[in-house]
Amino acid sequence: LKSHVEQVDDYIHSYFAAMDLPEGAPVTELKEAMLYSAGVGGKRFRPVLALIVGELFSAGPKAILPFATAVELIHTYSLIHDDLPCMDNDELRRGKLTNHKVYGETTALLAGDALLTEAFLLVASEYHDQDRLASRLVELLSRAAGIRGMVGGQAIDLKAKDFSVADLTNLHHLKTGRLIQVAAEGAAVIAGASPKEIESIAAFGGHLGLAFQIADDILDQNDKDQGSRSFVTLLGIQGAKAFLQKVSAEAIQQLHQVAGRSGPLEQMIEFNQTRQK
Ligand code: GRG
Repeated sequence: LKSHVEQVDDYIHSYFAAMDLPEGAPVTELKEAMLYSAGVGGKRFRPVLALIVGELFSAGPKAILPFATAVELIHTYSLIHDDLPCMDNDELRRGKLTNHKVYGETTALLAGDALLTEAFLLVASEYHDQDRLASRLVELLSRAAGIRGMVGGQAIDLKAKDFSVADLTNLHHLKTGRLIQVAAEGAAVIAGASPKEIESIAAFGGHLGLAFQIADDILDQNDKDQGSRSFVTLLGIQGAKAFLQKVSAEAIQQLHQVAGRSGPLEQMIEFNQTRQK
C-alpha cells in the first residue's frame, strides 16, 4: 500500500503547488493552513481504496487520483472541523497540533470550508470532458458527505444519547462509512464498471466503512468518554472483535460478486482488521 500512499501524497503536493490563487498574505496563510492538515500524516485509507478499486477495473492512477484526492480533502475538512472547540475541542491530530491550535479558530474553520469546496472544483475540472462523469461524481460525493451522509451522521452524534447497537451502526454508516463507501463506488464509476459491479463495490465499501469504525472503537477501547457511542461499550471487547470479523466477512462476500483479482481489496480489509492507528 505504501506506493499508493506516496502517489496520493505527491498528487496533493503538486496540486497545491500549482494552485492559481489571489495574491496576498491572508490567502497564502489560508492555503498553508489547508496544506498543514491535508499534506501529511493521514493513513490515506480512502484515496488508496479508490486507487485499488480503480485497478480492479483496469483504471490507472491518472484517472482515479483527482477523485481519490477530492475524497481525502473532504475527509480532512471534516477532521479540522471536528477538532474545533465547538465540536470535540482536540489538541492533537495526525501526530501534530490540530489546525486551530496552530492557525486559530477562524482560519481553521475557513481551511475546512476551502478544502470542501476545493474537492468539488477538482472533480468538476478534472472530469468535465467525460460525458456526465463529473456531475455523477459530484452527486455521489454530495450525497455521501452532506446531510444525507457524513454531516447528517455528525448531527446525530452530537445530539443523540443512549445508543443501541442498531442506532450506533446507523450513526457510523453515515458518519464514517459513507465517505469510505463513496471512495470505492466513485472509483468503480470512473473505471467504467457495470451497474451490477458498481452495486457490489458500493455494498463492499459500506461494509468496509462500518468495519473501519468498529476497528477504531477497538483501538480506542480505553477512551472512557465514548459511553454508548462505542461498540466496545455496547458489545464488550470480545463482542466488538467478533462484530469486526462478521462485518469484514460480509465485505469479502460482496467482493466475490465481482469478477477479477480482488486480492488487493481483501488486503485493505485485512489492513483495517490489524491496523494499530
Ligand atoms: C465536522 C462535518 C463534520 C464531520 C465530522 C468523520 C467525522 C465527522 C469526524 C471525525 C471524528 C472521528 C475521529 C471519527 C472516527 C472515525 C474516523 C473518521 C477517524 C479518522 O479517520 P482516519 O483514521 O484518519 O482515516 P487519518 O488521519 O488516518 O486520515
